[in-house]
Amino acid sequence: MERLIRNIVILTGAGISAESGVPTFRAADGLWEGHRVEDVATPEAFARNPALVQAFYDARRAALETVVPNPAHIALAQLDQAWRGNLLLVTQNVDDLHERAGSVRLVHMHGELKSAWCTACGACHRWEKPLADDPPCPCCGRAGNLRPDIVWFGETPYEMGRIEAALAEADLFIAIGTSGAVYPAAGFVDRARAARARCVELNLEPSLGSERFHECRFGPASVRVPELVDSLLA
Ligand code: BV8
Repeated sequence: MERLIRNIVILTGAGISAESGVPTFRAADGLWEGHRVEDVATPEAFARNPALVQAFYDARRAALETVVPNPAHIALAQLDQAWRGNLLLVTQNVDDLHERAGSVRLVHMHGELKSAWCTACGACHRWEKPLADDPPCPCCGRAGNLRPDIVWFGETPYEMGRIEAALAEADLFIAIGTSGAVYPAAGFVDRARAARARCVELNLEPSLGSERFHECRFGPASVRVPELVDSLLA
């Protein structure tokens, strides 16, 4: 007997933005100007070479102006608007394509390119410009303390309490476009299974976590996501 679906948790990764032209992390190259992401996206790398890390994020922030949401982002926004039950979209992505598509019940667990964090006063600011030139913090006025508001390796993801509470109540857990390489996100499927949720993976190809899902649908997100949303809203 199909379990009634009321509460949905969705996890997205770089694969959902690939067809918008945002490079994924572990594609063939998976490198940025010869650097592995794991080597640039860390507090140690930032302390060692702030100019390199700021340039890495300034380039990715600027590139957001050249990309637009694809049918997968748009379908998830339609689901957010139409779904009467609980729904939480947790993204590992730091791009702004989900919100530009219209998703509202959204958590950026790894931060956002369009946010800057002042390590002097703690304030976070919507940010569209470069940070490499050490601009002053709009709040405390001090310069040289603004860093990308990004969760680096070794740092604690945002809103874990809210995410874990949603997973504990989930009837349906959907992972989209993620390789299952990074924790704690890669462990969400285990939490969903413990809550007896149905777990579905939509990915271009098998991921590191595919065996832990009840169902896997392979193919491009721009095709698989609208398909699934249509069936949920039918
Ligand atoms: C933490 C921001 C404690 C930066 C990111 C040893 C074992 C286990 C864990 C660890 C370990 N050693 C260290 C750890 C912890 C570490 C970790 O997991 N390391 C890995 C490398 C082993 N994790 C952390 O440090 C995290 N913090 O653990 O704190 C804690 C824990 C719990 C509670 C409190 C505290 C912080 C990790 C966050 C790092 N920051 N992003 C930035 O963006 O620059 S991670 C970054 O990489 C992304 O955010 C994302 O999470 C990850 C990339 O993964 P994906 O999104 O999946 O992308 P990927 O390219 O890998 O895959 C794309 C997929 O899409 C592919 O499968 C592909 O087939 C598919 N695809 C491609 N095209 C399409 C498609 N699918 C559909 N359609 C298409 N068209």
